[in-house]
Amino acid sequence: MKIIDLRSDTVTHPTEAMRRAMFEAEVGDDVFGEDPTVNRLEVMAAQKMGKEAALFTASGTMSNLIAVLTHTNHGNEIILGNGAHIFLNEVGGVAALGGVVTCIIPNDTNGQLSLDSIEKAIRGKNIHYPVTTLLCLENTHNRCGGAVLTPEYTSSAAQLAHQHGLKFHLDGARIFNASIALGVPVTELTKDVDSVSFCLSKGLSAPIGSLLCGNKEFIERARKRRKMLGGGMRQAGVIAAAGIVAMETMIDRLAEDHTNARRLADGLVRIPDIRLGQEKVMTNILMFDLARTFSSIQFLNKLTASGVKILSLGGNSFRAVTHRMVNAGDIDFALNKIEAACRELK
Ligand code: TLP
Repeated sequence: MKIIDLRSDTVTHPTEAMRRAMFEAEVGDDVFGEDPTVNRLEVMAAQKMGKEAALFTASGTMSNLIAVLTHTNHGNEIILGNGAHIFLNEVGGVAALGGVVTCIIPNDTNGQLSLDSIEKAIRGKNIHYPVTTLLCLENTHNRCGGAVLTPEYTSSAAQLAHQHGLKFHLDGARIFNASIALGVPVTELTKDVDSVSFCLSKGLSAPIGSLLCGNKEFIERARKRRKMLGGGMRQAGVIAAAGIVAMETMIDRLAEDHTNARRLADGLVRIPDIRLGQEKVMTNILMFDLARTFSSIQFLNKLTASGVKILSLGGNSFRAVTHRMVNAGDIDFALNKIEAACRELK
C-alpha cells in the first residue's frame, strides 16, 4: 500500500549519494580529533553559520542540551518560550542534567517572545533570585507551525540579552528552512547569537546528526560536555559523510517542501471540518484542528488505514510536515484521504 508519511521531516531516508559517501568515507578516531570526515563537516558547518567552530552531535536534543550545559552553571535560570522544543520535547534534560531553572514565557503565533516579556523575565540583583544567564529561541519554530524569526527580531533579542549579560542560544534545527523562506543568507539569522544548533536529519535528509556552532572557546568546552554525555563517537565519519552531502545538495530544495505545505494548506481550508491552526504557512510545518463533531482518534486511525500518516498533538490538533519524500501528487492523495475520512466519520 502507498504510504504518505507527513508525521515529520525526520522520516526522510538518506539519498543514494549519501549512502555512497557513507560507504566510501575516510575515517579516524574522532575522540582523538582524527576523523577527517567529521573534521570537514565541522568546518563546513561553522562556515555556513558564520561561526568560528562547530561540534558534531548525535541529535538536535543533544546539541541543545550541550549548549545549555556549556552556557550555564547549576542553579542558573534560562528563558524559554512555552512552545520551545527544549521545554516541551527534550525530556526536561536541561533541568535533570543541567540543574537549571526554566523561566517560561508565552510564544506569540510568530514564534517570538516579546522583548518586553524577555526583559521582565530577566532577574535583577536580589539575594533571593537565581541568576538569569541564557535566552533560548527557536527558528523555525516547530510548535508555532514552522514560523520564522526574522534577522531584525533576532538581532533585537540578542541586543537585549547581551545588554543584560545573558548568552543567546538559537535552536535552529530547521534554520535552513527559515533562510530559504525569508530569502536571506543563514548567517543573517545567526550573526548575533552566541550559539546555534541545526539538524542534518530533518528536511536535509541525512540519517543522523546535528551541529552545534559557536566561538572556539565555547566549542572546546562543549566538546568536553559531549564526551561527558557519552556522545564522543569514534569513526563517526561514516555518518558525517552523509551530513556533508546533505549540506552540499539538500538546502536549496527545501523551497519545494514549502510550496507543498502551502498546497496542503490550500486544500485543507476547503474541507469544512478542518480549521488551520496558523495564519500563514511559511515553511514545511502545518498545524490544523478538527471540528469536534467526531473523534480525533477515529480520524487518525482512519487516515492511517488509508495510507496517510500525520501526527496527533493531543485533543483535536494535528501536525503535518512536508519533506523530500512527498511530492505535489502525494499531497493531493493525502488531501483526498483527509476529506474522505471527514466525510465517512460524520
Ligand atoms: N523535533 C521532532 C520531534 O521531537 C517533535 C519533530 O518531529 O519535529 N529542535 C527542534 C525545533 C525540533 O523540531 C527537534 C525535533 C529537535 C530540536 C530535536 O532534534 P532530534 O530529534 O534530532 O533530537
